[in-house]
Amino acid sequence: MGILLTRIWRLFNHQEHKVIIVGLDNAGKTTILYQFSMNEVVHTSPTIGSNVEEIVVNNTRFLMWDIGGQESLRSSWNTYYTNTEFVIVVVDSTDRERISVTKEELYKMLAHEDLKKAGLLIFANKQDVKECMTVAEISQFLKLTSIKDHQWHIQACCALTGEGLCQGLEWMMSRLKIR
Ligand code: G3D
Ligand code: MG
Repeated sequence: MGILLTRIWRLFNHQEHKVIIVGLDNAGKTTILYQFSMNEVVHTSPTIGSNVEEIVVNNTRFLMWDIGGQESLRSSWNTYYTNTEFVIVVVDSTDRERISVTKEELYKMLAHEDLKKAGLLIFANKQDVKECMTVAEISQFLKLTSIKDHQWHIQACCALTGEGLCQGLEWMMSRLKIR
């Protein structure tokens, strides 16, 4: 019995948690993915299709999919939804013009059957830019407090320096523990 329990524990402990990183083009998704995987800034070009990396934090494995955000690619986001445990939405905090598009895409995603149980982490990225929207402003624009059927968290960050990214990961880890 003890051996069986140990095996089951190992199985669960080593399972991978699927994460998708979405958001409009130019929000900083690819920069965030590579900060997570290599801890450094890489030179990005617009993502066509997707990038995927395995990120291991304290023995917890996340398989992170960074999905292209251009308008033409957004309709295929749903092909990545199956078995997703966390959705990371990256917001370009300097892009006031398109925050309503982000909101529209966000609620479309949350209504999708395959994401019913997924946790939602919103990164308010590019906080290094003067006059960018604050976390409070973005929360208000996206009406986050109205989201009752998903666990969610919004985190200010700067993908270029990595500031705020660990706090986002920590939130995801804390959600895994209380399941
Ligand atoms: P995407 O994958 O969401 O389309 P990218 O976005 O990761 O390709 O980033 C788009 C541009 O935003 C890149 O600039 C990148 O360096 C920049 N960027 C990402 N995060 C930040 C941030 O926190 N602060 C600032 N100031 N810029 C950021 P380029 O010039 O290479 O297009
Ligand atoms: Mg990209």
